[in-house]
Amino acid sequence: MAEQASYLNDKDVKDFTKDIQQFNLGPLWEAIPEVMNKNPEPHAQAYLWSGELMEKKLMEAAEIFTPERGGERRAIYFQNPGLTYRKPWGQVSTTQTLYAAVQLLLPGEEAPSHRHSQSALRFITEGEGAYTIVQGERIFMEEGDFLITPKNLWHGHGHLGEKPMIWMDALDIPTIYSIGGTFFEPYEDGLQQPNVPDNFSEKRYRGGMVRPVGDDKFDVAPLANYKWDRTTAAIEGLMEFDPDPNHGFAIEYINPSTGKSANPTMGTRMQYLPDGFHTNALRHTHSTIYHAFKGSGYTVINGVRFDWKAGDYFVVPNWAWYEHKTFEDSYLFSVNDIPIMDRFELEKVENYEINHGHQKITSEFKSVFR
Ligand code: GTQ
Ligand code: FE2
Repeated sequence: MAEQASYLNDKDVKDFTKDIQQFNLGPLWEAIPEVMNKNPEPHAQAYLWSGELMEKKLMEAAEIFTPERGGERRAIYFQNPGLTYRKPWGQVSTTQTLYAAVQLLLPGEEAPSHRHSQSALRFITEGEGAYTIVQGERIFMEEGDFLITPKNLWHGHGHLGEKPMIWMDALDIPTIYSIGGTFFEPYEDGLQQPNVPDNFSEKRYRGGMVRPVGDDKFDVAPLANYKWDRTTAAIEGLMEFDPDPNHGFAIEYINPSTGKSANPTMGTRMQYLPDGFHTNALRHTHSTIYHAFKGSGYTVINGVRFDWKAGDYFVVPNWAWYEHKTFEDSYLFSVNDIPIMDRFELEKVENYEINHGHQKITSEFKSVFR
């Protein structure tokens, strides 16, 4: 924040500043150091939630939020501790633009269909046999799959398998909320029934780099499920060559019909970092939510070391220096707001030039949950 000018403490200035507020007018001389920073100063903080915490709280939630009680889907979101102005739950924000949660569906349960103006995505962390039904297409989900639910399409979930099913949700809820663009509508009779074959889009787009003839005019992403085996096959191709020094072996999930991000407002990546890999630090305008899908390591964010292992979730806020180091072969799934920053032409990236691209570790993150 900029230095406050000394005249701001003069009595006549203070009196005037106070005077105008009764007319719902604001003093720019007070506000400018707060709202027009030299560089992004996000209110979102770097933070980490462990897989054990999420598993424990979801299982407790399963006891409390039973199907007999009806009600909302069983999702617990990551509330960034820097974004709590709205009481009592906070901004429903994991970063300033993005929301992420973990959702649990038990065998036999259903989450009723609805549609909304927020775009959604899911990354499957545990289980099999559950499906999401998007606009009449049942899409069966397996570990490592990445799915999209484009905005304004009917969607609900069902579970035909034997074991609990857990996945990560991410939506652009805070962005849509802050621009006043929220629409939501429940489906009139519970869970929508299928009207096309199961896994229809995944089968039609099995080619990966090709699309079915006739699919050249798509408003929404035509592929609903990006299967884990295809993701790893893509990464294996990259592994024959040198890794990216900032990202390791990393791919972006794209809309195969347009080449743009799979969701119009959220970017998504999977990155493979072999045992001992240490990325060079960088910072950028966009923010990122990570899920450690496999492996273990740590991420240094503005000098603070965040140790992670498979199952954990963590946030890298806007403009924070960050680098990853692994202890095992690791896969990190991540969601970012690059498409939003790009829309405003605000995306900037800087490399950490000193000390061979590595920050000095000044402290370690300590979880409140042990
Ligand atoms: O599963 O459709 O975590 O609508 C938040 C809002 C999940 C969903 C969330 C949603 C959903
Ligand atoms: Fe939804």
